[in-house]
Amino acid sequence: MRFNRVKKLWREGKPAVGGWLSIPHCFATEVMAHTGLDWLCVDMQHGCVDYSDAVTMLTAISTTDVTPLVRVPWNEPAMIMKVLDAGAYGVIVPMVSNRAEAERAVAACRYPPKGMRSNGPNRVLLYAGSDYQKHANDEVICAAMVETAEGIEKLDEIAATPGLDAIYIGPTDLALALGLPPVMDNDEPKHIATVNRILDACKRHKIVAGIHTNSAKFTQRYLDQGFQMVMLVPDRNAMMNYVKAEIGRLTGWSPMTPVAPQSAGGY
Ligand code: 3PY
Ligand code: MG
Repeated sequence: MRFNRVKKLWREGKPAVGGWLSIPHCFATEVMAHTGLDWLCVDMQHGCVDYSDAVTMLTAISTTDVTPLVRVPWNEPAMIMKVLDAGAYGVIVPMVSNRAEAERAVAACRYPPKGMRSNGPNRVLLYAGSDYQKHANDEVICAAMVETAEGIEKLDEIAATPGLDAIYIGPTDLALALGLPPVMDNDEPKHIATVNRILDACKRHKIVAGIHTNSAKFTQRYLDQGFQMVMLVPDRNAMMNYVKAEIGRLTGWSPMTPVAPQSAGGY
């Protein structure tokens, strides 16, 4: 089976830095895949991406050794299995709030007897090779997002779920769950304390801790703390922030909209 770069890094105790794809286009994806990141995640929850877009985007990622991941719209086994069949080497499952939900996500990622994944690896056989089913249970990543009030409360039972590879923090939903404004790169003490609690739980249960950011500053902070799955830059922000920064360097001409960085706070 074609190797899973992220799993390999984790086995070596190293971190993996990724990017986020919400623009539903194979060429935009291919450009992101050639930047040096370890993983890319096609966002089917909040990105403008449907299943047929996701297939072309996974194909574009296949031009490199970047690990292709998908954030599914919800914790639904049907979509989890369908994106794995299309070539995702892992899924990020949003809003996982308790042990039963974490078990449901894991079971959808694993062939029997470990789980309930149905056999039908159509595109992934071309990407991974004909021995895919033999190794898929060990190589496919299942990451559960902890970002709800219940998920924070039931953190330990989620982290202890057999077969779960990682907990991935969605900082803005986490902020809402804590009664704070939905800021991504978040310096609120309550937010920092909760992020640290999640990191500690992952370390205790020997699974990977992951988190979403909007900047090299926060990515570096989390890498230094021991997060092994950190999202550095979404495609949308890369495009918008670069163009706005270039516009901001011009003199003697006024842009149509005021120059402000995308997602300084917010999503
Ligand atoms: C969040 O911030 O809640 C996320 O899910 C990031 O994508
Ligand atoms: Mg979220």
